[in-house]
Amino acid sequence: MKLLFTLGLLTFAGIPVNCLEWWQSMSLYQIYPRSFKDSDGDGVGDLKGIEEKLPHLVNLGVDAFWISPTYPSPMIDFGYDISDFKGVDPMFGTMEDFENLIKTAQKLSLKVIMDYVPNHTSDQHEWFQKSLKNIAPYNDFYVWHPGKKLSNGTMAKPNNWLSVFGGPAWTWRDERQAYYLHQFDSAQPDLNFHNEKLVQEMKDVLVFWLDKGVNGFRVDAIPHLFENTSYLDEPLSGNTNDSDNYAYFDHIYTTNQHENYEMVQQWRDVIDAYDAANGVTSVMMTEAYASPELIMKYYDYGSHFPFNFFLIENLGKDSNASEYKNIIDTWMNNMPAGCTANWVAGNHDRRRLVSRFDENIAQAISVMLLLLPGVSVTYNGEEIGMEDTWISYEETHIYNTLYTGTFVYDNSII
Ligand SMILES: *[C@@H]1O[C@H](CO)[C@@H](O)[C@H](O)[C@H]1NC(C)=O
Ligand SMILES: *[C@@H]1O[C@H](CO)[C@@H](O)[C@H](O)[C@H]1NC(C)=O
Ligand SMILES: *[C@@H]1O[C@H](CO)[C@@H](O)[C@H](O)[C@H]1NC(C)=O
Ligand SMILES: *[C@@H]1O[C@H](CO)[C@@H](O)[C@H](O)[C@H]1NC(C)=O
Ligand SMILES: CC(=O)N[C@H]1CO[C@H](CO)[C@@H](O)[C@@H]1O
Ligand SMILES: [Ca+2]
Ligand SMILES: [Ca+2]
Repeated sequence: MKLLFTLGLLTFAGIPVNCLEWWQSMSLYQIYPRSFKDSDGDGVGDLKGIEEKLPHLVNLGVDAFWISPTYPSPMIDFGYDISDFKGVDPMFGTMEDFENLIKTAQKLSLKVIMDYVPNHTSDQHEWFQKSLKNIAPYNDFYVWHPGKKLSNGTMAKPNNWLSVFGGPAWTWRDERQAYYLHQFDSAQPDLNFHNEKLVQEMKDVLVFWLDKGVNGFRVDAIPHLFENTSYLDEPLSGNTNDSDNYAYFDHIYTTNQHENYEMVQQWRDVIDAYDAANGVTSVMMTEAYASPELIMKYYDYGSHFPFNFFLIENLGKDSNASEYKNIIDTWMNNMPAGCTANWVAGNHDRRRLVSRFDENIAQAISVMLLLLPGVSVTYNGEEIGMEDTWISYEETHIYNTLYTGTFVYDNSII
């Protein structure tokens, strides 16, 4: 099955497209580097492979591509556990390969967007290793807590907070005689955004990549950035009886804190200052699974646009036309006036469109994304109608004990 990707928007809300900034009507393509194109036959996709396939993106009419993390990483969470924000993992190539990719993209008029993962680092990051040894200023770069003294004298976890991946969000380290917080895997310690030095380091990361020539960022997992430092227990949600399941509690102290929005605004200020000084236009897109009201707030706090996951979350195999319309209207009617909409139907966290929907519906959805106003986001492989494949645990190279086998949605053999 081959989808036609030649449709272009001529006008948007009555404004000719050539009066919009480049990102406002872009067709954005997400590349999952590990499985996109392997250039050297070692079985893992890489930066040179992406560079080789850029003409494919040009043929599709893509304007910009977003690359999932290629930073050095122990790959506990598919590269979302980063051990150096300013590097390239040897699995994907070298910094020179990255620079060549940017150069080739620029020649082809393609914009490059980096994944920015600010909530946590890998536990192998130098900062965490120094934090473990209590070396200033890194000792305060993470969220450490001595724990709670029980009435019988034993020390326990500070509170009932759970990890998104299940189980406690706190892990004890003898070195510090304290617990550290991890909203995702225990190998992904949360950074402490109440520390000004850390905040500055994370802003420097943005400038580092802008200097390399990237055109913007897609910011990961923003709802989890700040935690309330009263460290109170979270209330029961009533949604499940499984006390290890993240859904067991209502995450009033660990998600969607107001400070998250202020930090996004600060990053936008960094980007705007860079743009003004260098005569470029960069974009910042934010990832948040939250209520429409909380998501729209990101438009007011510096995000060029928050990703629209309404289609991912609400479309079903049997959805009828009025349900499609309702989902689209929910975004358009809640979006602040003058802002840019965007449409996402798949990503690396979801099964492929063809596997979730009937093949014809999958095609229709892909085309619909391109016709809706604003930005369309296509996950690599959806444009050629790729399907999921079952692979066993033995065949995977997943070091995370949570997995017992998995559907692969990123096996793009382009
Ligand atoms: C103290 O109380 C906690 C919670 O009830 C229990 O898990 C722990 O085993 C107790 N410790 C001792 C030394 O009795
Ligand atoms: C943290 O939670 C406490 C208790 O609910 C609340 O009073 C306080 O305002 C919260 N702090 C912030 C910064 O939101
Ligand atoms: C939780 O358990 C109670 C008692 O067995 C049951 O009534 C309730 O439906 C369960 N809730 C969920 C969400 O499964
Ligand atoms: C579409 O589906 C919704 C939800 O199942 C239903 O309430 C509605 O009546 C359907 N509309 C049409 C036109 O079939
Ligand atoms: C869609 C997406 O990028 N999801 C990522 C959100 O952040 C967590 C933690 O970094 C990752 O595990 C997800 O893959
Ligand atoms: Ca390779
Ligand atoms: Ca956090």
